Amino acid sequence: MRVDAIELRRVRMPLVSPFRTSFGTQTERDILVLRAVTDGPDGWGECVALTEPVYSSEYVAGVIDVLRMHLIPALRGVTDARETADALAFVKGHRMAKGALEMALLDAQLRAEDRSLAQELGAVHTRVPCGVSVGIMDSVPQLVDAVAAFVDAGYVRVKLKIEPGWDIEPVRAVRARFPDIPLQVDANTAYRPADIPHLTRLDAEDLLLIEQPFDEEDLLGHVQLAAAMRTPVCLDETITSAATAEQAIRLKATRILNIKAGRVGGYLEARRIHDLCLGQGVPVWCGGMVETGLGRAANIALAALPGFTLPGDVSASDRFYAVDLTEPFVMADGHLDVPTGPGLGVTPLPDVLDDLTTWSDTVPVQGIPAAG
Ligand code: OSB
Ligand code: MG
Repeated sequence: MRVDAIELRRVRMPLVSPFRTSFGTQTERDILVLRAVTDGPDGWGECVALTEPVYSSEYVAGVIDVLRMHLIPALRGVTDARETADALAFVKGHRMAKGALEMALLDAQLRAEDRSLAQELGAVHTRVPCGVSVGIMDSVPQLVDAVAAFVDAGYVRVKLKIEPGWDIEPVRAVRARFPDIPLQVDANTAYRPADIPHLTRLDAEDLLLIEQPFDEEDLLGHVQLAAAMRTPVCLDETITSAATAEQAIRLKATRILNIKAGRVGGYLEARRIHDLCLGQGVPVWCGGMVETGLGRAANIALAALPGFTLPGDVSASDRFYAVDLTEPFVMADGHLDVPTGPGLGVTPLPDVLDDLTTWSDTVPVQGIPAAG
């Protein structure tokens, strides 16, 4: 495979309802979509970075800059998508940007080989259970109603976003209404280790896990919480690679891992983390970043690997979007089917993509051969 250019598009995706977390309220998603133009089929990638650097240090405008200035030029000479990460390793960090590029190359290559991403990653299931991530609301009754609607729709696991001032009471109310639903919470780094005595009160609510209560660099804080709490601690933001995963597990900072391919530099590194965890008996689940159908397709393929033993933040398109970029993913019996077509198994609907694109640029890879 020869990669000739990468087309970048910013796509504006209105959300069906505001999504509030401890780092802000989103009413729309501003997503960078990549198209790899090759000597064979096109490949599609989606970058999980948010508009602002509030979940991690990456943000859409920064991703565009590092792609144009540093990462896309380094694709010269790359002929196999599996070499992408090595070719980009000279750049520190910027894992979401790297992951998006690898995704686009992998999609192009798998389409050329007529193989699905699920096959490439080693998926063992044909459908995956759907969990839903529920944002912070204005009131507890409003939250309970929102959860009830998701449970009625068939979601098999509920995750509640929490922050100081929105934790014990809303979680208790949801647990009281749904005594048997698999339930977990996500704090997106909103707490400090001084809150450990407060957080241990959540042990009464029979939660599957508590996700990333402290700062992403605070391994020690998570070790202390894990020792103080019965509820398993699960890291999200902290885990940026298989190496950090291995260290966090060994230090007992995390008993369960949230795997997001974009956060760790791509689906191939995500699989390495899965393999490591499977070998050590550490359960993993597939996180989400409010993806379009492109990222959703890839996440479903990843979530079909054998070590993903907990339902992920893998929801139907209509959880976030009235109009998805691809054919929508529709939940049946609380599950989504793993795409079987080549590559991602989905492509953007051309008219929808054009309608929602707010900016685009094409960056050549091969450049102009040097004179002489
Ligand atoms: O921490 O899991 C998170 C959305 C944006 C950024 C971070 C997170 C989330 C979610 C939504 O919780 C997950 C989804 O896509 O369903
Ligand atoms: Mg999270």
